[in-house]
Amino acid sequence: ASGKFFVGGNWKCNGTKDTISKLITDLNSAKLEADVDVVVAPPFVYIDQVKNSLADRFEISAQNSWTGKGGAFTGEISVEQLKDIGCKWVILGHSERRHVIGEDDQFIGKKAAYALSQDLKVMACIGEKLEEREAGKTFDVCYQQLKAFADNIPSWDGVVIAYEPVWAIGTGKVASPQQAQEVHVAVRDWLKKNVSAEVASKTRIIYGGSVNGSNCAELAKQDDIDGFLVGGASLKGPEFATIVNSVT
Ligand code: G2H
Repeated sequence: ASGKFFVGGNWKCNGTKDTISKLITDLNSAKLEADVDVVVAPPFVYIDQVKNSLADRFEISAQNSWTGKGGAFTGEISVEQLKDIGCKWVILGHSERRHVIGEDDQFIGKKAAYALSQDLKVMACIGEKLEEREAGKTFDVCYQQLKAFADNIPSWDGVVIAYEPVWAIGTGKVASPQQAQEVHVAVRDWLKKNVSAEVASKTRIIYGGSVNGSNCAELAKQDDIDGFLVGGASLKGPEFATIVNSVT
């Protein structure tokens, strides 16, 4: 394993002021292992509410950011604005942005570079679709997505890689611990060959895709799984706490 265990809660496009207030109460009262980085990513419009009432033990992430400095970009949110309201992280390259919204590798790489240049840390997501896995292209797809990050960013400090097989996202079909471990090892090898041995050993590689309170413990035991990016189960305080506490 590399570095401190890391658990991110990706709330996606869910919640209202009321449900988020309840989730904050549950998170604030949860007993969490101390030796884990815990980050939550609310929808933009609720970040301020979360920042003002969630304990400082949690860091806050955005779910997207713009490619450069703010200005005449209708509907976008800049890295500067995210930092201004207390965000420390942003999730980039998530499969929903790649495959539902249509963001490509270069656009994502550019966003990552700009976020890091302003000291906003990045959860860099990669992962293959079901047909790519079935065609034996899992590693190739992950390597291509990694390369787009590598080609754009000046350094891997402040980057956590999230491996999220698209077929496992929100489907209830979690990757087996062996399937996840195999890709995490391949990602680490790629970093070693294409970036450096130091980055390969230091960079945390977390798993995402239908992680829940029941399957997290087996996944967390794998040598190269350094934490989780959690969607659905991060909307339930006690279950999210169970996942945080699966650190081995
Ligand atoms: C994968 C994950 C969080 P879920 O997208 O990023 O979501 O746990 O709901 O599959």
